[in-house]
Amino acid sequence: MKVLTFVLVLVGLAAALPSGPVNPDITGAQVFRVNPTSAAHLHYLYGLFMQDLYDFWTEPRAVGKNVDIMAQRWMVPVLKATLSKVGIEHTVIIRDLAEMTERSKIANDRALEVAKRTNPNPKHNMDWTAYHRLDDIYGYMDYLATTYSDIAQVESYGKTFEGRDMKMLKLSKGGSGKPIVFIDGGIHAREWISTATVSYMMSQMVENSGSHAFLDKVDFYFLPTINPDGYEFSHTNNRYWRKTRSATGSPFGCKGVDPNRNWDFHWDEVGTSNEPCSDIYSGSKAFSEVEMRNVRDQLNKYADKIKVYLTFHAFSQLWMYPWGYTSALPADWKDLDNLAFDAVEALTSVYGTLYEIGSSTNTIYAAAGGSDDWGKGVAGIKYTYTVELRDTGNYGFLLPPSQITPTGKETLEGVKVVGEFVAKTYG
Ligand code: 0X9
Ligand code: ZN
Repeated sequence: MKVLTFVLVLVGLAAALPSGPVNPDITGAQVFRVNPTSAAHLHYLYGLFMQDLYDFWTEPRAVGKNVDIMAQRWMVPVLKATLSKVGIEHTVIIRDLAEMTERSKIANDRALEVAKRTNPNPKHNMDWTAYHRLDDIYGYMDYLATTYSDIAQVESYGKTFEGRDMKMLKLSKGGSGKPIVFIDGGIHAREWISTATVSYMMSQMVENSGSHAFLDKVDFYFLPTINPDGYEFSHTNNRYWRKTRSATGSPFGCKGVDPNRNWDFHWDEVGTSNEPCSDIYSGSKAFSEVEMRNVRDQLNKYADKIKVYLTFHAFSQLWMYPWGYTSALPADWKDLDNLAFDAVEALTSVYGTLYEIGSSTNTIYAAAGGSDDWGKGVAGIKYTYTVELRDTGNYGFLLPPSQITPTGKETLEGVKVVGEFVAKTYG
């Protein structure tokens, strides 16, 4: 059986090579929802998670919390047999992932087309009724910098592995030098709502800067996608791509590193893999990824001014703070918890969307090498948060474009509380 599994995995890996047609590796793939009803189940699922045979869309977190597992075609019967053997009940929530992905692509392409046709501003292509490609996002950032040149500035802070620009917008009213809220998105390529939400908040703050009083005392830096190669690849080749696109030297041709396992703070200690084909591959060394080095350099450059660092992910609706490498809490965790609570309260008040708050190890699982831990542990930024946006697994990564604006609106309310807090405390 072990040999058979090994052969199946090899066949799977070969078929998953990223050079084929769009979404080459999801034909016949299914997504299973399982519910661990005992500590033994949870333990078993965690073991399965660490084996890297499946793509866990949500990880084993606690007894009674659903776990969604994507199995590629050749692994579907293996997963079914495995779960049955240990008596873990499952339901298939996506019977044909390829078809579902195609449908969601058609819906987004249609939304993009409508957006283009009805665009009220010929100077850019951006809106929040569809998930846009990198060019539209960068075009919009440039437009903001030109149109609002007194308060907004765009900088290219480096190049990606594949040679794309990495762009950041600095919003600063009445001169720079104020305390900073540093916001990034898209570290994980497939988490499109993260990139869309960061660009939504950037848009609202720049274009309506007059209605945000805290901007007199606080600067905001926006980096809507810090993994541009991965983001583009998730649009063109594989909707479920998570990592960067760097060469790894893998004999199977597997590319990319999990950028949120690549930061040099307790690097590779827990919740990571040394297998380049894994979605949680930590890299050959800390900061092996040029994109993460570029972001690190920006965080370092402004470290004494950055009061809050927010990094947006999806999905699960969680507002988390360090640590991710240990279940121990930072000494000042209460301060981080209080601010998270206030932000989430404002977020929830918009549409009733519920979020959980806590340290990332205690809320989801231990995973070292994250940007949030590095921000606090090395750059010395007191308030660092990882926010997992909508939803809780209904649509997962395929969150419909119609939810971009509502997600943006509610998240903005949370971030406004953060801005007000920084203005009051450090302004
Ligand atoms: O595992 C991650 O990198 C994040 N979850 S996701 O499903 N978006 O991949 C959570 C990161 C939490 N922070 C740390 N572990 N440091
Ligand atoms: Zn993520």
